[in-house]
Amino acid sequence: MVPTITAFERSPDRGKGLARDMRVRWALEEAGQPYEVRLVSFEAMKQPAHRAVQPFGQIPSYEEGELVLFESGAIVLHIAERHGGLLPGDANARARTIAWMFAALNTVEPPILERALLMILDRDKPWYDDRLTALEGSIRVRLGDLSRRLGESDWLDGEFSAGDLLMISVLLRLKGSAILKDLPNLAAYVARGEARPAYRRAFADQFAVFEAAQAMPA
Ligand code: GTB
Repeated sequence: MVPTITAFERSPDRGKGLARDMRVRWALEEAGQPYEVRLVSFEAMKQPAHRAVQPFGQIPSYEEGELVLFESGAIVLHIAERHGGLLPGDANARARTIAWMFAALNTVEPPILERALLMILDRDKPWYDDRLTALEGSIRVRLGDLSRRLGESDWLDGEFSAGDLLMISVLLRLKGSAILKDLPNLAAYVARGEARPAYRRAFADQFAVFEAAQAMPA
């Protein structure tokens, strides 16, 4: 059964691949699983029909037969459990991979996301500089720990896994920033993820959505 995911009809990131459908597309590409995409407008996302699929009126969602799923981490885990290549066979290695998936979403992503939102929403606030300095300090502490743990390895725990897919998806939001440049092994880790053919296919597909939206009247 070919699953259907949802994505922004017009992504505010202008094709940079930062919205969370990208990590689901990437996982599906790694799995070799064809999929369909239903594009939703900001208005449609908040309507009952979409909320029946995604209770918070957000993207992405995932439908496969009778299965309806939301939360990008849960969707990536579902894909990884059903296809080869994203979760190790050994039970302990599998548990560690799932720990890295949680670490990406619960420990590393929050301050990175908060920094991004601050930079979009609060530049005019008198406390902006102080808050930015504090958040960047928190991110540097987290990423310093991650960088030491990764060391000179290609991936976080053996072969490439869903843990790397989510961690790299989270770090991509810092691409080009001094924070990532100051940690060359993490910058190289992100570049290794981006160089994967599955990532490139996923990126090209989401970019094609952006280009199509540009050609349409607003
Ligand atoms: N925890 C949920 C998950 O992981 O699936 C969070 C889902 C989520 O935040 N979805 C966002 C959304 O639908 C899109 S990805 N927002 C609309 C709304 O809440 O009304 C977050 C996102 C949005 C925009 C950019 N951007 O423009 O760069 C990047 C990422």
